[in-house]
Amino acid sequence: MRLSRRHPRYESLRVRAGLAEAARDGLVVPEGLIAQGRGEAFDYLLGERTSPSARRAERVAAVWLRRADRPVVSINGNVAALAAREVARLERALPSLGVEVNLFHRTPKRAVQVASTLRRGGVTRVLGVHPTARIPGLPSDRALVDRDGIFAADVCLVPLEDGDRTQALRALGKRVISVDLNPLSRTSRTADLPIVDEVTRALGHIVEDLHRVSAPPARRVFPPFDAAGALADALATIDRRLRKVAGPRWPRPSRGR
Ligand code: PTJ
Repeated sequence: MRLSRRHPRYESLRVRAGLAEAARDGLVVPEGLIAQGRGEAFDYLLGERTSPSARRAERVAAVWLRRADRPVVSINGNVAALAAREVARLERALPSLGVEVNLFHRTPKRAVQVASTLRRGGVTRVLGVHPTARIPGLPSDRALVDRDGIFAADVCLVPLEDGDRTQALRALGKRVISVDLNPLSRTSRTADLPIVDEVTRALGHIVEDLHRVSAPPARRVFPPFDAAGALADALATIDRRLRKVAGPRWPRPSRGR
């Protein structure tokens, strides 16, 4: 199907067509298309742009990644299909970054496909194709990790993650930075630093910020982050948008009784 650039939703249709193609190739699982649909719905509610609060979170994320001893980004099929080039830019901006394939619906073939997509996007070193360790207490294949990657990481950047693994990573003492458009997801609610933004926008901003925080004054000294405040901000953004679209018919909050 040919997409007209003049279509008002051209960008969204282009991304969808790319993901549908990736699903036909097996890089993205059918469940990944459902995940994208959920993400799109939240992005719509958030106004399809980065909120000031998410932008602040991205700045702090860049500082955490820069100050980490062993930062790692975890990549699934959706992230590879949507953002392989952004991941490569992230690796260039932060050469200590480990890039690791981590799949919920894992098959050896998909792990290789994700790694090849990342390499085609410009990533130079990909971990996790042949896992060498296991995260304890996690029943899914997301527990399969690289001993020198996620297993040893102190800061993990986890775009489009599930809540179980976020919890398991935190239980191992790692700092978890999530990227998830859904501020109500268990991932967003359990991460140390939830970024409520679209993955390509978020990674692009973090790359920009990494160039600004090039010389860490102290490794492993991480500025605090108000995760609950960031999630409340995201919900407030949605509330404001609904109010604006619905106009005066939107119910006003009741003021104390
Ligand atoms: O490739 P695999 O086998 O590892 O499977 C990947 C999926 C995405 C299918 C798997 O991780 C999954 O089922 O994810 P969930 O539990 O559906 O969670 C995905 C979350 O990412 C949801 O909360 C979505 O709102 C959010 N999301 C979807 N697309 C985007 C997004 N967040 C940011 N940017 C997006 N483009």
